[in-house]
Amino acid sequence: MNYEALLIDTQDGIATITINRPQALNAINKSVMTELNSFFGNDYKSIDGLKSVIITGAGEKAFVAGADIKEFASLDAAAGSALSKYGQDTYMLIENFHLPVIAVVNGFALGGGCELAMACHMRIASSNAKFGQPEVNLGLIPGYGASQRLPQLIGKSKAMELLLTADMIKAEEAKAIGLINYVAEDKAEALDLAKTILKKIATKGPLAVAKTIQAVNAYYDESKDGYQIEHQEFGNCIASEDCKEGALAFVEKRRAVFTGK
Ligand code: DAK
Repeated sequence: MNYEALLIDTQDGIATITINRPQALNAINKSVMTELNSFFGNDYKSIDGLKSVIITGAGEKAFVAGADIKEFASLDAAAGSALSKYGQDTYMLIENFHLPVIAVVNGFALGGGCELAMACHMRIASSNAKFGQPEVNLGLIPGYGASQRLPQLIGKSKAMELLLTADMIKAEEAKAIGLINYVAEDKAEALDLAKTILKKIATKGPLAVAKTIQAVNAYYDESKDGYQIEHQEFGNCIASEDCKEGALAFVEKRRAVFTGK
């Protein structure tokens, strides 16, 4: 994997993806989006023993300060819509990834950056983080899913307010309204907390983890029947070797050794 805009470091089965454009507050340009798409679409397969992913931004000031404003100024309607669809598809690869993905939000998470954090399965912010959807300031609507995921996460009233006013909110308020899971003191502490959570999840049955993600996501997808997916995947899990091992380990009073089969 030769990436220009992302740094990827894997330790203990956790791949930490750092969006590395600190001179532009890690704004999402074409390279960032293409590389995220490559990683979650295919390249992750080349990492042996991958169990989970963290996404963060380089430096202490910004997670991602939005899409790169300098890149999207002169697009026509068809090109803009196509790029928006590509970004939506990329973020859906993250949302539907079979392994847990946590956003460590280390500063500004604006526009496409807030949308990226929302596409992850959980969000942990440093205390200096700020969240907002400032698209209307630019005469735009969100292009990477905020009109859908923000109401899902925080409810319609507050989502409307944030999307229409472009107001920025601090980490503590983001936690109070359910946009994020935890606030940590700083980036280092947020990364530590994310790794602690991901290491705990790594002790669980991998098939069960993947199917839980799939079933929860189905709740938010009108084209899917979440209850149907739940009972179908419950059946697949209960017939799995992992489930037999989990039950046996309980009886034998030992820790289960899961294989993901
Ligand atoms: N794009 C490009 N460069 C950015 C940037 C961005 N989003 N945000 C910051 N930078 C650059 C600044 O231009 C500056 O570069 P130099 O002037 O030094 O070369 C550098 O990062 C440092 O920024 P500041 O000097 O502004 O830093 P401050 O601490 O003073 O302010 C700030 C921090 C985050 C409040 C400020 O930088 C800011 O307001 N940034 C813009 C936030 C924003 O409006 N982001 C865009 C949100 S809308 C699309 C799909 C989706 C979208 C668009 C198109 N298509 C499919 C086409 C999504 C749009 C959005 O994300």
